[in-house]
Amino acid sequence: MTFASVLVLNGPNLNLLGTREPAIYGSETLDDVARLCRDAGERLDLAVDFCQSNAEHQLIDWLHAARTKVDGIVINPAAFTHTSVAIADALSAIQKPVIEVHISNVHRREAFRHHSYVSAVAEGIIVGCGTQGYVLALERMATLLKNRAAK
Ligand code: CA2
Repeated sequence: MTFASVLVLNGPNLNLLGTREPAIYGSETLDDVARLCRDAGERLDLAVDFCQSNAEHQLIDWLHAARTKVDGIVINPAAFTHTSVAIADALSAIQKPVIEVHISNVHRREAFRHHSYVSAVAEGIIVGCGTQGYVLALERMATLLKNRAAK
């Protein structure tokens, strides 16, 4: 029995996870990450919908649809983190808790990765914990949603 549903959204090029740059992103594929999230969802009684797109408009359309369908959003916006006011606006408009995830420690990398448009609309941010960051984000989301339900 699930008590809430969470959309796990992934931005551009994350479909290539596990195919190169293992020193930065590890060797797991996006399918492996989807499996980790579904397993975490079962353990936490969360229904998990896991999606990836390379297109900004697709990510925004999914966020708009999520408004009436999900209770929270875990998002790795990938490079759109550093460029997209549109994704930040969509996240803000849907008024659901957001946890931002980055596999790598963006603060140890190039300066252009240090700023995130999404962080200002996120309840929490998990950075540099590898793919485990997605599981940590779902754990945090379960806590937030349980606390909200209890109020
Ligand atoms: O660390 C993260 O999770 C990032 O969101 C990943 C993005 C990057 O632009 C952000 O600054 C930080 C890049 C996603 C592309 O991932 C690939 C992984 C392996 C091979 C090719 C791309």
